[in-house]
Amino acid sequence: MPRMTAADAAVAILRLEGVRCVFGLPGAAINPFYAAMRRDGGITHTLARHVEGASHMAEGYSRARSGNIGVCVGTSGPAGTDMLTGLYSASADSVPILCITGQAPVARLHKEDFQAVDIAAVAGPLTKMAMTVLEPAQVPGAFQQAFHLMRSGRPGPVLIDLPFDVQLAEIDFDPDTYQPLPAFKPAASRAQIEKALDMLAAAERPIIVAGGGIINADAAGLLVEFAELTDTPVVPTLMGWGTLPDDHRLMAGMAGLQTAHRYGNATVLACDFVLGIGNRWANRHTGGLATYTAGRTFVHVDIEPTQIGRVFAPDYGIVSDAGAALRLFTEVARERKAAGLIADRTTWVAECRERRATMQRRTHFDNVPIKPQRVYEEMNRAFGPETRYVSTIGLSQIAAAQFLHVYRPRHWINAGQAGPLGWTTPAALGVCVADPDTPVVALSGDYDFQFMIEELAVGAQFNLPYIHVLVNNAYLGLIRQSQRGFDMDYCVQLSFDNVNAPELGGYGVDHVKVAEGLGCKALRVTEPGEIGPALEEAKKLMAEYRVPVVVEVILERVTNISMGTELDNVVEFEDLAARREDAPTAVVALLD
Ligand SMILES: Cc1ncc(C[n+]2csc(CCOP(=O)(O)OP(=O)(O)O)c2C)c(N)n1
Ligand SMILES: [Mg+2]
Repeated sequence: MPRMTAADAAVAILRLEGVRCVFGLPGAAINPFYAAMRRDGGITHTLARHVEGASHMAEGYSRARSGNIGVCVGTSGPAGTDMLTGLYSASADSVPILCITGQAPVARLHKEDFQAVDIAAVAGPLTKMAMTVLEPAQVPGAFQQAFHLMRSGRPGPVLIDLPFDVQLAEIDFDPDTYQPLPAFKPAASRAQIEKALDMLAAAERPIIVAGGGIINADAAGLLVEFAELTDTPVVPTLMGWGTLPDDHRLMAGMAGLQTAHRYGNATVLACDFVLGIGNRWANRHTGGLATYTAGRTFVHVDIEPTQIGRVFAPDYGIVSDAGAALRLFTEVARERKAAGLIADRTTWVAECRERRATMQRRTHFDNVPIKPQRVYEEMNRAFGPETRYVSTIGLSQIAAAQFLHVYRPRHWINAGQAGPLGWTTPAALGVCVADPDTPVVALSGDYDFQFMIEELAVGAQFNLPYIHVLVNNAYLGLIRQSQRGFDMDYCVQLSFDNVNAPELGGYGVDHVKVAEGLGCKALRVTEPGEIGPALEEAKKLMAEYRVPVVVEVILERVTNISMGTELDNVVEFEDLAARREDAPTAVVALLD
């Protein structure tokens, strides 16, 4: 039997489970693992500048491609605690990442050793498994189980904590005969699918709510097929955005309190039946449940049994992987179509489309300082359907969801539930590592950008080019807007007179200089007509220098973005689009 250190066995298993790259930074307690990676030589390592950054890079890597599992590695103590935000964000959005930490030697765990923290206990609620491996011979099993759990059921993160002496101990392990464990995924039965389809058929105005579970199951093609077979309009959730292309005739818009379209909310309110697939009725999607559910029948399909009924009791629940359910949904729908049993939805589909063509928000403003809506209009012009957008939270992200267009699954990569500021830059870098051939465009507000700005150096060092659109209002904009309810503007200002950059006129941080200092390229625009040319220039710079390129757009300080408390109570702050020229990049032309 081959003998090797437990760390060598761990690295061998990573490779056998398909891992080709990791994100992290070393420290003394994880050096044996780094030594094993060096001996192996088959895993590339991206050196983060902050361990939290490594965890979000791993998330970006996992979210970019079906089957990817991002791995982040850090030492004992603060490295593990820094990565907790990545574990939270991954678990909240059902994303598998593996976090590996070093630890003090086993015999010293209870002695308050230097940088010894019980990270497995701390990470417990954020992971599917968090384990400090105390026996070297358990290391292979711990890793095997980690991959099994990450891939089974509702995907999510795992943490494995390796004491220093455990990493170094020699064990017997045979990589040649190692086998990944099969992943468990529940599948709907035909009877369940028939029943759900009967309920759909009995409805007059049905919609499908398409969640991120469809993306996790790599089943967007099946969703489109099923929607077309039954002629059912689709409302994607924020995590499901891209499952149906934005220019599809059955795309009914997104619904919710913030990241939503006016026509999406109107269609949900007008419908009488909702088939939710791989979604979890997030509160920012539903708003008040009384409004959301009134007069409607619900079928909920989810891979995780305890999700059924968690937020409200559906009329019927099915426990199934979204892909398995959609395979049967399409199969049975095809049979029913052949038998002439599919209801005619022409009028309802036309009504949904009419709402889409008439209920648009205005994007075309010529104001200086620039209004944010204009930025997304210019982005729609500059970036094609192949673009992968990455964003986190803030007015910038909310407006992006209202105005940008997404055409493919995994092309809207967003920390949907956790929304940790600082996520965007490292996540975008992880996406670049996963898919170097697709254009990546990150979008941040100024505060999100400043949170983990140091990670830009990682993009410069490892030649991970992408375009980072930075919309600068010198405000914690979303919180400023929500403070209107308290009649205050308190602790939300990012503006100050920068003694080194008086030309910024009080907008504070000189992002261009910081980005350049970190080895990136950066442009700044202040007028709407400059945005398009700057985005084109950014593409050229990115191709020439192979580093991240920041395009900073100086915005007007205060622009409130549409949001509300209920689907029927979303407040609009700007004039709505009345003519085609008001929303020139809207997918469905505004009726004149
Ligand atoms: C770690 C963390 N702390 C606080 C928040 C709450 N929060 C959400 S958005 C936001 C302000 C974001 O400002 P910016 O990135 O400039 O975007 P803007 O809203 O101005 O577009 C804050 C503080 C958060 N999401 N994450
Ligand atoms: Mg801001």
